Amino acid sequence: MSQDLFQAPDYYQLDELLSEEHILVRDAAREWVKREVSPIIEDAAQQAKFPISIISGLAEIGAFGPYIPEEYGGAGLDQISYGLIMQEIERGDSGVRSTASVQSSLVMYPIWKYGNEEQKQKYLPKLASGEYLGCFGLTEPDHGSNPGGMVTNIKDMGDHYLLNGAKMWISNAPFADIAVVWAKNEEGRIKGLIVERGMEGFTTPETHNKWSLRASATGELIFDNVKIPKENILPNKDGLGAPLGCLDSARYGIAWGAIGAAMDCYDTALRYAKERIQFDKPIAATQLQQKKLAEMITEITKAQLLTWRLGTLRNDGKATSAQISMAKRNNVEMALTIAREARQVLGAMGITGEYSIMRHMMNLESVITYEGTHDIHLLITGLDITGLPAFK
Ligand code: TGC
Ligand code: FAD
Repeated sequence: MSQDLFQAPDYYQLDELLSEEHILVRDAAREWVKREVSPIIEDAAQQAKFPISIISGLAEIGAFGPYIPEEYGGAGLDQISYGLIMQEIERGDSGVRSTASVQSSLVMYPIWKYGNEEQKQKYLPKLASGEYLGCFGLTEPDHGSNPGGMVTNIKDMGDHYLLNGAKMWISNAPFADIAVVWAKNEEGRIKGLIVERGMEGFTTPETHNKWSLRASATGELIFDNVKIPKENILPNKDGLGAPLGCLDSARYGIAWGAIGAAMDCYDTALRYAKERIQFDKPIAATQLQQKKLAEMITEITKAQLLTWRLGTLRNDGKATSAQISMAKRNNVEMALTIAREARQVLGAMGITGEYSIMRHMMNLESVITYEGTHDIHLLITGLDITGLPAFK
């Protein structure tokens, strides 16, 4: 990839809405991405290899559990700082942000919120430091948008549970040390449990041939009569609301992350358009390319404002799940549209790995699908404003 010359757009002086701490945290993440992610990410994506060497750096910038209290090894930051870290990481690559999202919101969050003190002490510090990597198993081969239909199950055997079933499309699965898995008990109630690598009957085959999120490892979780000690059950919440509560936190991070990917595409296209000469003038001097660039910065600015406000609502404990859905849906579509437009600004160069745009575009095809598809988030808004569910 050519040198990383990224300059973040701030068209509405949004930095004035941020605290000194927010800016420090964001700039540290921005510098780290420039130094450690940009030089290696294109190769990693081309070779479909997760760049495992960056795990310790992710931990150092506070990307693993940004809002988890310091007593458990987290960074103890607020929701805006968490969002800004996700924005900067996804500016580098959505797959790297995926790893951080899963670790923070889908593994650390449920242990912190639904686990007991022993579980928090045992797992959270190791997850925060990157010594352990986690994954989150909700989706099944026959239950994607409708996780409530899951068939993965646990049976009470007296001194332990027996876990059977399979999860699919699981980020980090091939190399995760632990998995937070959702399964139904004999009463059909959804429970969260911690499955550890090495437990007999537990395997994690990798999913190959992806054109998207190539720098993130995806796999299955297969449970064949896995003995789960009773102390590995998350005791403090069950039902579908438990995994969905984790998704609220991850979807919020994605809303910020998508802005990062969009900013990178816009910034790249703007620079290229000013330098690329056709018909004896920069293509940036043509009305058609200006329309693309002007619309991009407009959409980025709107998304920044929406997401900053959502962050303040989350800081006050007032953000609703439906508000988070709106931001995830809007921002990911915004980023994907910008990636497609920006790629065209670069002409043929836009399809090469010299520039990040095509990689962002392919990544965003996963981001618009996972954590609730574009359609599902629209239906969540529909339900919220009408009171009438249209899923079934
Ligand atoms: P429904 O009857 O509406 O709700 C069941 C219970 O859950 C509660 N609830 C929530 N709680 C917390 N947060 C939310 N966002 C919640 N939404 C609903 C609800 O109040 C109810 O509680 P209770 O106490 O009454 O039982 O459930 P439903 O079966 O009708 O489904 C609703 C629907 C479709 C919105 C939900 O199933 C959904 O969101 N589906 C999308 C599935 C999804 O997002 N999967 C993501 C898998 S993880 C992933 O993709 C990780 S990618 C990571 C990466 O690499 O970055
Ligand atoms: P389906 O649910 O089969 O949907 C197919 C299509 O039908 C979609 O367009 C959808 O919007 C539409 N649709 C579904 N229901 C309705 C309806 N009621 N009305 C109208 N349209 C509808 N899952 C995890 O648990 N953990 C992970 O770590 C994880 N990581 C992932 C990583 C990647 C790279 C990808 C691609 C996925 C990952 N997922 C993960 C799974 C992801 O959450 C699911 O793919 C997603 O929830 C959609 O499920 P599905 O693919 O089965 O699609």
